[in-house]
Amino acid sequence: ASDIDPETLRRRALDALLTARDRTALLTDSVDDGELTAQHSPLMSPLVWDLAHIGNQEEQWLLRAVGGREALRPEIDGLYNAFEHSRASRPSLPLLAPAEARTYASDVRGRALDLLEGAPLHEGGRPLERAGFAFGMIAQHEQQHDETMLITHQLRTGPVALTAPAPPAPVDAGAFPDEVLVPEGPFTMGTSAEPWALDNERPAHRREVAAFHLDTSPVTCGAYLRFIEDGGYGDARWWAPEGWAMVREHDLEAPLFWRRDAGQWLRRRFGVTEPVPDDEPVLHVSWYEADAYARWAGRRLPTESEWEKAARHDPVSGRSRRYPWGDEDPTPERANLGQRHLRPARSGAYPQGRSPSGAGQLIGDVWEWTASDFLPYPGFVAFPYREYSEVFFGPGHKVLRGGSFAVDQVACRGTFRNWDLPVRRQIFAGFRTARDA
Ligand code: AVJ
Ligand code: FE
Repeated sequence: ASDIDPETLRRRALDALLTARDRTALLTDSVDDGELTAQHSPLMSPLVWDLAHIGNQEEQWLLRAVGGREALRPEIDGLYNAFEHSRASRPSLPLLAPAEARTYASDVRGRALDLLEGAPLHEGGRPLERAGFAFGMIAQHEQQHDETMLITHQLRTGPVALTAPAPPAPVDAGAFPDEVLVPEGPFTMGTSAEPWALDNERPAHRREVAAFHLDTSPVTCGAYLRFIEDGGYGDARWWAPEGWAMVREHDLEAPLFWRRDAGQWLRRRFGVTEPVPDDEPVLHVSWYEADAYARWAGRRLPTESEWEKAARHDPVSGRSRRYPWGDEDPTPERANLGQRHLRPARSGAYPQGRSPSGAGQLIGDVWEWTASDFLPYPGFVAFPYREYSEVFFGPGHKVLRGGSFAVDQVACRGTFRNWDLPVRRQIFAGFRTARDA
């Protein structure tokens, strides 16, 4: 249920769709056609695939499912079905050329906006239209691919294509303790009220959580370097067996994009090589690396419920907030989101984004690996399609929380769940650690 009126939802949906398309345009207009169709990494699609896939999903869900329209280009559905072709094989498919892909996505968008103008978004309507859900879902889908395309930008080599101002500096990092205490007790996890929450965030339910301590900020590059310099990548004691096998197989010795040069650690970030910054959250580590660091530090990764309790539970009212700071939407003062900055902010930034527990930078900056497998909540119902979440449930995928600098606010909230394989390193992921109280 949503208590937001239909006209407000219509405006929000329009705004979210336009914001997403501006971002898509920036990511796809900042490189030439050769780079749009190239494979920058076998882990990623060519950028031009993401572009047409964004249009195709919008056609399927807004024009066909909501609008009941005939298919514009039914023959391309298979090409842009993520389950039919692996990312590595996509460059060899007969994909739409860049100009065609742009025209297709913009044709679909024009029709989708016409539909949005007249769509009945009220409570009693069809589930896809209720509260503008399908429009919000499609805006989130586009933004998720904009994050994916930003990962492709990070993996590409060649002249710099994207730049952005630095995020705000910390205000007084020394004023905050290293860890916060979250006392024992139940809290409400997930949501039944957030109108555009995806199926895996639903329904709201109570969870018991034992008392624990959580890092005030994500683990920094400087702290992670101590693990490296202590021989962490060479010591099987710290690693899960599969993680140790990964380290040995690929000779890993540092996060992705790092290299040592004359005794100094450097990293490549969107085409620029720079010294690794000491007090910025570490990025581009796999779940196995996060897990090993935590064990080395005598700690552990937080569970998903611990993370969400630390981020949302308000001990005064007993209810769960939409965000750490309250129910109000994110602003540039509260969180590093939306690709406004192309890096996480240093530890102690965003004092206005802190949670009641005292933890900072939970939303934005870096996705945070949790100890938890991606599983359905009690009462889960797949909606509107099984391939969004349900087919990924199980021990193979670990949950990430909180969003990164690359995530737009439409696809980020206290209940939002992301997941990936524990070996993944190219995603904008870091972590924080916890311990039992
Ligand atoms: C939720 C980020 C894991 O990118 O694979 C995009 C989102 N689903 N298109 C992904 C998604 C379908 C998904 N993640
Ligand atoms: Fe997709």
